[in-house]
Order: sequence, then C-alpha cells, then structure tokens
Amino acid sequence: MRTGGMGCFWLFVLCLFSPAGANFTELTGMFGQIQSPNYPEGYPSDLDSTWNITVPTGFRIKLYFMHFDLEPSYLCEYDYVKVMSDDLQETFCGRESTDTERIPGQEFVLTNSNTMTVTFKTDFSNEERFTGFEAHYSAVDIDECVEKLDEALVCDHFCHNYIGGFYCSCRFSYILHSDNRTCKVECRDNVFTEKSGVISSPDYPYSYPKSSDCLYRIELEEGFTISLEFADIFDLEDHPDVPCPYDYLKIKAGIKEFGPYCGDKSPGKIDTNSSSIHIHFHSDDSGDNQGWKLTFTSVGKHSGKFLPDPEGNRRSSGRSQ
Ligand SMILES: [Ca+2]
Ligand SMILES: [Ca+2]
Ligand SMILES: [Ca+2]
Repeated sequence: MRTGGMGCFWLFVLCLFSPAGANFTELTGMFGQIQSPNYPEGYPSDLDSTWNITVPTGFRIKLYFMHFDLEPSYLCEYDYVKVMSDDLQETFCGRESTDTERIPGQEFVLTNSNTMTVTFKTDFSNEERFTGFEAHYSAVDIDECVEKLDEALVCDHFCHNYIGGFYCSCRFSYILHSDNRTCKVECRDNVFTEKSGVISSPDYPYSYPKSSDCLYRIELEEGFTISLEFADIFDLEDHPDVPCPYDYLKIKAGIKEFGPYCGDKSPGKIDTNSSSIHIHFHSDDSGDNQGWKLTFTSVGKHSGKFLPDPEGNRRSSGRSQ
C-alpha cells in the first residue's frame, strides 16, 4: 500500500485528484478472469485500474495471460501491467519481450500467499489502439507438507496434505498436542515404590517428546533416604543467558528443591536425604535433545543399601531388612 498509516485519507485524496479516477475491483472467487477495459477493443488512456484477488488461506494464486498487447516503451514507462504479492513483483508491457521490457507470454505468475494485486496503468495516449490483455487466475493448493513455508507450522511426526490445508498426526503411542503440530506423551503417573531403580526421559537416549510434562514419584517408607545418580548422557535444551527457559528437570525432595537442570552437563549424584521424591520433566514444542537417565538407590535407617542389579531385580547389599 503506497499510502501508509493515513491510508484511507490519502486514498480519498488520490481518488479525487486522479485524472480518470483509480478503479479498484475486489475478486474473491476460487477462479476468475481479468480483462483490460474495452477488451478486445483498444484500451483507454489515463487508466489506473487495480484488481485485488483474495483466495482462502491454504491456497496460492496462479495467474496467466491468454492475450497481451500493450504499448511498448523503454522499461515500461508508458503503459504497463504490474502483478504484486508479498515478496513478488512483475511488470509487463509491450508486444514482445526485449532487453528492457517483458511480456508474460506462456509464463504464469504464482504467489506464495493467498493475495495478489494486478494493476494496469496507461499514459495519456493509445494512438495505435493496442488491445490490452486478458488474464485468468485460479486458486492452487499449497502442499504444506512438502513446502514447509512456515517453520512454526511444520508437523512434529507426520504431515498430511489436503486441498486447502493440512494436518499432523503422531507415531504410535504419542498424542497430538492441542497445538495440532507437536506430539506429546502421557507421562504424569509414574510411581516407584521399589528401593532402587532406573528412570529416564521417554525414548532415552533418543530425542524426547515435545510439549510434554512428565511426573515421576519415588515413594518409600519413612526412614529411607534416596540418592539419585544421573548418567553421563544428559542433554536438555538450554539457553546461553536465561536459565532453562525451554526444557527442564526439577526435583523436589521434601522441602528441598533441586534444579532446574538443563544443558548437557549431568547433575551427577544427588543425595536427597528424603524418602519421597517428585521429579518434573518439562519439554517445550521444539528442539531435538537426548534427555536424561538416573539410577536411584536408597539407604534405610536400619538396613543396608539398595542398588539395582543388571537384571533389574531388587537387591540389598549389607544387612537385610
Ligand atoms: Ca499509452
Ligand atoms: Ca494443502
Ligand atoms: Ca525443547
């Protein structure tokens, strides 16, 4: 829009003082036709005609010309057709393409978005009775799965294109988040009552799910104290300046809190001195990180230390309960 913030006002002034009057046509159909005034007779002088084409979102616009016959001029300074859309601008004039002018010929103009503006301007003369143009447009589906125009809309797992839109779906055992894009897991009800064990982020050491909040509780009888030992492969999305704004691991042990943890440095060993542990793992809607894994062990007041054995069976070292 040439008129900026005072658009309506200046447009009004422009209309009042423009010699022949600027002429606007709104086109909203899925297809349509544009012709120069008086087509197929010679077009008038001092024209300023604009067609604004809008198709539904999810579509782009394809425009092509069946006839094109405008007065030739150096760099199209006399009469021209200008096609505009977002980052696209094409100017056509003349009867054939030269070094300084271009006719559309067999080419078509394809927009990236769902709007297009076609402007036809003529100067004060049309002595040779140039006949103008006839163009056609149609709405064309955007294959969002292939084109990935907007990074923020790319599907996490699977993408399905259809005419006018697209949708996402998830691998087995994942659930589509309400953002309709990322795939989360249900992981809120993990309770461990064994004296020792192993806990990790889903799919560890492969990328953990996005947009998920996982809760893990370790609940032992009073008198036991739980220790956590994180594996060396620890990888949660982080930020160089802000502490853990995206993904994090927080641990509550009684009144004590540990974390938030993120980044690629393992927290190592944590002696919680508590028999009850709450672990909260949060992931946001982007990034690919390996996650975390910990081994928990416990020591009872009157018993020995409990360690997980390689088969995953519970085992007590030292005195038995
Ligand atoms: Ca002319
Ligand atoms: Ca589509
Ligand atoms: Ca993330």
